[in-house]
Amino acid sequence: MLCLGEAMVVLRPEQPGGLAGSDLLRRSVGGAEANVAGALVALGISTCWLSRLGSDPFGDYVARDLQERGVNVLAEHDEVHPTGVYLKDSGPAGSRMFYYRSGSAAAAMTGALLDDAAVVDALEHCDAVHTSGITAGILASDSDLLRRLVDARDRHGFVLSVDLNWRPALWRGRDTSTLCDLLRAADVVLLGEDEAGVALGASTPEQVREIVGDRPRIVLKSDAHVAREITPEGVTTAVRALQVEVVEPVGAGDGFAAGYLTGMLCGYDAKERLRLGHLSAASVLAEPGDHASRLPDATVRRALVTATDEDW
Ligand code: KDG
Repeated sequence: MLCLGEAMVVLRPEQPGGLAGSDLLRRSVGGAEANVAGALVALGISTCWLSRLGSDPFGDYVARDLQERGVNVLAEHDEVHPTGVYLKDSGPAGSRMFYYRSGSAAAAMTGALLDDAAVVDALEHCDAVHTSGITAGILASDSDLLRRLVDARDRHGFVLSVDLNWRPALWRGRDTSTLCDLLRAADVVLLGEDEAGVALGASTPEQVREIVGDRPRIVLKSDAHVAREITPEGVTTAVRALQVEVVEPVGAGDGFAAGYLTGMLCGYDAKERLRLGHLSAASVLAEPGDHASRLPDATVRRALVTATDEDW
């Protein structure tokens, strides 16, 4: 599997009083597709992460952190543009994010990224590629990266998975046609009802289908914590989330995507892959970082995804 998108250094307060009050900040690694890559590896899926990083200490840190978690890092290093950073003031009810990513190394990604021999090899041999609306949002409007990614999918036949990951700040004053084109080209589209309503003016399965067209399998997550998979043929499977005490919600959607995609790659049925999505999301919700530091082991995971409906 290959994940394409920006990773950033996340800084969050260590002491009470939030960002304004804390003298100490803890660093970690965030970025939607990097979160998915790390979780896929933790779930047993061999995964590459493709992006660009600054030739700076934060770029070294991001690459090392992902490598230590077992991700195969295929990142180009940029001598001019820096690694992106964001600050997070967080709590169980939600988080405020402050981004320092404009002009980052990842924002300068173009189709040339796909010409590197290791990337050509990865695209030829992988079963699936995951990216998100954040990647569409950070790229310059003339970047050919996503068009070339879709061409590569047409040539090699991997599954193209796209999470909407709506970030309003990235789209202010811009038209969203590159995002809509990407969603329509995808084989799997993951999105939340709320964000789909804001970004696409579509929140029911029928409305989302109108926007994304006939090709993708849709995975729509509701406010009521139910995830629905809707196939292009109209077969719907719904699974409710596990109840967990939420420490901090950022990154839970990435955890869900990694679980769902793992289930898909392992040949799980629709209910099982949605359950693995929820299980992996729950592990992120229970921690303050953007990705889970640990997941239930494979035996426990298998027992949970195959449990009876009453036991789930
Ligand atoms: O989905 C989690 C991401 O939101 C977070 O890790 C940072 O990529 C990020 C973003 O743009 O918010």
